[in-house]
Amino acid sequence: MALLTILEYPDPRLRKVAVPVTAFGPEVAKLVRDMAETMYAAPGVGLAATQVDVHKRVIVIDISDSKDDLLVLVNPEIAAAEGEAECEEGCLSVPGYYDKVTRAARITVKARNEHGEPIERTAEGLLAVCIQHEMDHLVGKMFVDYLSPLKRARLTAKQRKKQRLAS
Ligand code: K1U
Ligand code: ZN
Repeated sequence: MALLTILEYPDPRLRKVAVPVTAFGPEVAKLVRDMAETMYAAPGVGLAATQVDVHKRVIVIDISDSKDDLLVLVNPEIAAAEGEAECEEGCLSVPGYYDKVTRAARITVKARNEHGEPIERTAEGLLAVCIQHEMDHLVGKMFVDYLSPLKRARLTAKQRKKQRLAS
């Protein structure tokens, strides 16, 4: 297994749109294993392939306390969404920043696992938030896009300064 590098906002590669996985095999299985290891090490509760500069529709999520309930979503699509709920979100690509975002309260997602087998899950609470957050990453959207222009501008400047000082 390997720890992957997580891109940090405002890296333009986070804006790329991921393509669907068309072949299930050892390459997808290794990507999923490496993404899971990277998510657990961060630590985080979700990770989209976009965040590790792989532009394929692959997500890993584990919201369990025991960290032994990995959900793999390949080629996820929202089949149903209802209600609205506000939740505090974080992002491994924006370390240390948390803010409230309003999303659908209850969703049904259809996807495949890493073996290509179909999955359907209905989720609410943190799992619903996390699935929507990760699916946004796959189309180049980030949770900071839901913030006011002023908050986003301040955050962008802070991140740019941090990255300048680190280079
Ligand atoms: O996509 C990501 O960057 C992962 C992100 C997922 C997420 C969390 C909360 C709300 C929406 C989406 C994170 O995992 S941020 C880190 C985090 O929330 C966390 C870290 C350690 C323990 C528990 C949570
Ligand atoms: Zn994120």
